[in-house]
Amino acid sequence: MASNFTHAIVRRPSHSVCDGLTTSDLGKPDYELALKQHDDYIEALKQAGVEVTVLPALEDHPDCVFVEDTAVITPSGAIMDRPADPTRTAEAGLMLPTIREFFPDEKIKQITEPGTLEGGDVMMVGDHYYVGHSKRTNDEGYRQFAGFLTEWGYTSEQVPVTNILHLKTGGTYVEDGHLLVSGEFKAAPQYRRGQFSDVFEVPDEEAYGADCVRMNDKVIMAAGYPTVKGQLEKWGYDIIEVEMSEFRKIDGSITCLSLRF
Ligand code: CIR
Repeated sequence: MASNFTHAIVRRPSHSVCDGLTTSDLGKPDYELALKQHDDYIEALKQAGVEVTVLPALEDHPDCVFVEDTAVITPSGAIMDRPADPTRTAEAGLMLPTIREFFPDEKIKQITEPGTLEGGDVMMVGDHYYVGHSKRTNDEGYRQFAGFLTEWGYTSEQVPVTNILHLKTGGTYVEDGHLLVSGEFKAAPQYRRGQFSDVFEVPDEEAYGADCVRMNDKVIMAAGYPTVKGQLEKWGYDIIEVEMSEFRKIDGSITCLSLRF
């Protein structure tokens, strides 16, 4: 799917972005700077060749900019998530009308209570899906999700997420057999079965850079991670860097800011 994306959906940061959930001590995001970084992100998506649907901010939802956690879009259809944090749960329902503009009802599935699942915990590798078992995605959410995938002919497995927010916070599949991993996932047996031609271990000081977006012939990555950038260049990718400082303050990585299909 990496080479034929046509669309992305994003949502503008709300003023309340300053109150987004966080585990970091990097301070509060600056709203104006977050808007500017979001503009640059949209521009990067366009440069990668997709049409971008830009949804308005939701002031009641400080984390609404992180649309990746509201749905998982597969080549066969969309699965609406059920974000775990009470301040975020409604975001999936608020995304549904937009998903309906692109997918017929029979291609839209729904994670329901007591299941929780957030898109940041889902990493697609061809027809196989790695799903984080995290504070945000529970066993029941995975059970429902895996069932939908099976219906569509895909396989999946869980990967424990212990020290960070989401599975993809700790690494992303760049496609072409290339996997970036950081922190606890360097030792994950799930990633070491020989299914990847090259697994690059991101040094701890650049862990945030392990999350990046492959889109068509571009890789969009956070600015300021030279080792990750060097590896992506070695793999032959054309890179677009986007400053992510304000989203990083509230645990947001670069994939979190869009739904892509
Ligand atoms: C949260 O804690 O839910 C937000 N502050 C960050 C969400 C990041 N989303 C992602 O990694 N997909």
